[in-house]
Amino acid sequence: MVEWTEFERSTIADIFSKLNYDVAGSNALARCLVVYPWTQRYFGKFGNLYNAAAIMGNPMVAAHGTVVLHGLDKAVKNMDDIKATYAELSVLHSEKLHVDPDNFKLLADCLTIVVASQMGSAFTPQVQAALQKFLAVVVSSLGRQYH
Ligand code: HNI
Repeated sequence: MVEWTEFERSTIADIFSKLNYDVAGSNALARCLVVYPWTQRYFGKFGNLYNAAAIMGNPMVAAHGTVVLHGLDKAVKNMDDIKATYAELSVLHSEKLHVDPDNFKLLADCLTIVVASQMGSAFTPQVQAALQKFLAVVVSSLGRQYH
């Protein structure tokens, strides 16, 4: 089981309590689709992903970004058992959606950039370390049910 320091717990709680899930989710997912275009293949039904402007303005991308952030919120609220919290979501991404698990890390990195740009100088190396650790556990747990 992952051990969390008090600083890590309070930092993660603080970051997510200040995040606007609609804005951050949309920005992180749009960034992922622009920077790593192969991730677009999973979102064929989202319509126009033709270029960066289309992706940023696509309401289905925005809506799904919010869904992803609410998914992350479950991990924030269950930091001591993220693995079990994501068991079902991992099966879904593996068996139904067939999402390559390498992509989880890419989206996590995009979210890190979104959080960093929002926090500015408050995004200290210690805060980044806590967020990276949290997202690494999320990524690992989402990849758990792949075989
Ligand atoms: Ni992901 C659906 C959470 C990364 C492709 N995804 C979901 C749902 C949640 C979710 C929650 C809704 C499940 C349901 O309907 O029951 N996804 C997460 C989280 C991460 C993540 C927490 C990582 C941080 N998903 C990714 C990545 C991709 C991805 C990296 C592809 C590149 N996800 C999908 C697709 C769907 C999806 C595709 C289904 C969308 C739809 O509307 O049908």
